[in-house]
Amino acid sequence: MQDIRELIKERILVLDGAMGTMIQQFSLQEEDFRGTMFKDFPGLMKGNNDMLNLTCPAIIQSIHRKYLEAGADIITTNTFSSQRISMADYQLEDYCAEMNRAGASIARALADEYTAQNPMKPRFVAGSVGPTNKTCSMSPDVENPALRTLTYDTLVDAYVEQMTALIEAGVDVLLLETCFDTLNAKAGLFAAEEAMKITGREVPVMLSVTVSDTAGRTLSGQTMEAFIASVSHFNLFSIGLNCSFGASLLKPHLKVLAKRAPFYISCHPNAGLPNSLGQYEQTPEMMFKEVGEFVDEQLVNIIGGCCGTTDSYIAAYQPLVKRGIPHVPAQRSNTLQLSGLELMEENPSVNFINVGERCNVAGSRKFLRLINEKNYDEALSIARKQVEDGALVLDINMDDGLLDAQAEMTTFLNLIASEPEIARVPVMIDSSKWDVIVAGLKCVQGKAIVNSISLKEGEQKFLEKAELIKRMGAAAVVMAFDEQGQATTYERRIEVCSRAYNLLMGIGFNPVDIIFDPNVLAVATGIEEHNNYALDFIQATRWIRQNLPGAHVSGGVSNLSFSFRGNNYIREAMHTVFLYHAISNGMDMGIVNPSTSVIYSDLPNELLEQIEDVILNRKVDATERLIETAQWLKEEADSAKASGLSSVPNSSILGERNAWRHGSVEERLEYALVKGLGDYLDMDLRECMETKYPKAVSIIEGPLMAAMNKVGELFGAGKMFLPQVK
Ligand code: THG
Repeated sequence: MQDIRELIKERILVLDGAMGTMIQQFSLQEEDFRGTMFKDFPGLMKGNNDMLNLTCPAIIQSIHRKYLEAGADIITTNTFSSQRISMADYQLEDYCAEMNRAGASIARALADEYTAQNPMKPRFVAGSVGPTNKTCSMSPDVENPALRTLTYDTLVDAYVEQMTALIEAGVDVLLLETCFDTLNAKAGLFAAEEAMKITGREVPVMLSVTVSDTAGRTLSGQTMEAFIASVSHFNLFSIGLNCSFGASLLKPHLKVLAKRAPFYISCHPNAGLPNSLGQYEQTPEMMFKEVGEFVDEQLVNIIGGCCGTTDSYIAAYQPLVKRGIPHVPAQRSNTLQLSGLELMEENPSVNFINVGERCNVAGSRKFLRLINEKNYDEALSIARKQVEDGALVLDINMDDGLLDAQAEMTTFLNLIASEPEIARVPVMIDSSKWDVIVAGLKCVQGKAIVNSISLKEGEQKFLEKAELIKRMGAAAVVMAFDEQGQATTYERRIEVCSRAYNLLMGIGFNPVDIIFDPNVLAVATGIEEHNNYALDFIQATRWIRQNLPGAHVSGGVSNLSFSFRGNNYIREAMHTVFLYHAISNGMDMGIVNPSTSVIYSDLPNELLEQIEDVILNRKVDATERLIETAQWLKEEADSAKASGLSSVPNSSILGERNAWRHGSVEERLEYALVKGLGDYLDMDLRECMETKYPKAVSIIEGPLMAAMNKVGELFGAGKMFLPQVK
């Protein structure tokens, strides 16, 4: 018999239609569902379609037969809810394995019968795996948004049981359908791999998502692009859409999948939107027309039907198979793709990914205090502020000796999940404890970054962790650290990173999911061995980007200036200068404070030179001179503060704080735009109208356009990075 993986290259395949709609036509009663097997079982069983595999197999057989007669290439087992989570509603948890085996066997026998009749048209069995009746990413209680009634582990166990039974009973593919929560789907993919290991049999996996609004978001809030990023770690056979609404409303979202996903595409929509009585009104002819558009636009490889469809619909599809050309899957992206509710991908306009550092109990006294006090609302506002300030990813770290880091990580990530303004962006799960990282990964539906793994405990531990990260669908920060310790010189940094890279390539880790961190270490500490740390980082960055294809480079930027704690202006100035050089040498990610406002091109020359002397290790007395300047700036700032003036020092080195207000109106608008200052905008725009630019459009075309060009120029030159472009 021909493999489905071969046949799909040749033609469009037809899946069957709904099971539920067909069962309804039999108007079964409570006794029918129970059969003799569950005659005296407590509770009500009516509506438990999956138990019919055990109690009424003849009905299920007759439905499969109708779909096969109608020309379906793939029939779907009657096992959509046959796992412990859903079956708990009927106290039938312990019958799940049996239901799946029976469901798969019924379909298998019929498919084989039809294949034997016509070997030129082989028939396949898809093991249906539904999303369950619970969600891993959402709380059922508005009062307690961190609550979950289903955890990743419980779901994985339930799915492993179901899928093992399906595979053992001979399904050709697994069909994870009607996914409404990507975390449930990720648990399903994890379980599928596990079940294949247990049974020693590999089967292709089809994944089909459902959207709950016409904007194309899943129930758990993800866009289609974000969904693809979350599940693309798995080598899927197909990805697609089902249920939701009628075919025409699915089309724009199907197009997104077809354009971006590197898999075959499936679609099995409902027969239109249900009316007020819950009935589906589209006829087979209407669906033929709408699904026909998918076929003609080469958007699909597999077509079928969901709620409301019957064998008449599947029969109506048959001409489409003859006329259709199969969709050709998109190329796999070779850039880093992360996701929260939305996709975050590296592209020409995002050349630097800034990761907000502030939700770190070890890096912020305030955040530590809030977590200690369990003041999660305010802790969340720190996360929200960073996203508002332009953070593209959020680093979360709960490593503190007095905290239960695993519990806090879980709580905080669960809380973030119910804040769409925060959950929009991907997270970086930061912990030195592996258990905390794994617990974190079990809470996120998006594609996250693990921070971090290293060769500290040898190759075996490193690879075990990398393997799990890969299976759970995350990217990873790899620290330049090995059995000998932290790499601090250029040579050691590149040695450790290239060794780690080769090991990761050996297990098939996607190179674009590797983010090297060659250790940002404090400079200007007064210890001579530290003087070349920043320069070595920058040069190691360049080497990694040139020699380890696909991999990225990140670092904890604020570490650089630890010796200037308390002097934020100098610290931020150092970070800016460091980033300018590191980014131009290929650093494309960094853990930073996203609210920084110090811009490279604004630094007074004298200060810039002193900082560059330190960072590029250009002069023997560089540290000494910068410390002097820092001390003096701090004294000025303190005395200014004492006399109630601005906290930014009014010194020759920094210039007068409001000196920019003395420029021409064009210069002032440019400055305000570059700095993101809105305070004087009304005043300056009014001045424009009253003087040189009486028409609003001439202000836009003149000074505003010139200012935007300036922003573009600074951005292009790496002198400004994303958080400053608002
Ligand atoms: N690499 C990777 N991950 C990391 C680091 C790294 N995670 C943690 C850290 N280093 C990056 N994050 C921070 C966060 C805050 C500070 C420094 C690094 C910081 N905080 C102020 C201080 O300590 O002075 C705290 C001020 C306050 O309490 O608000 O500087 O290198 N992969």
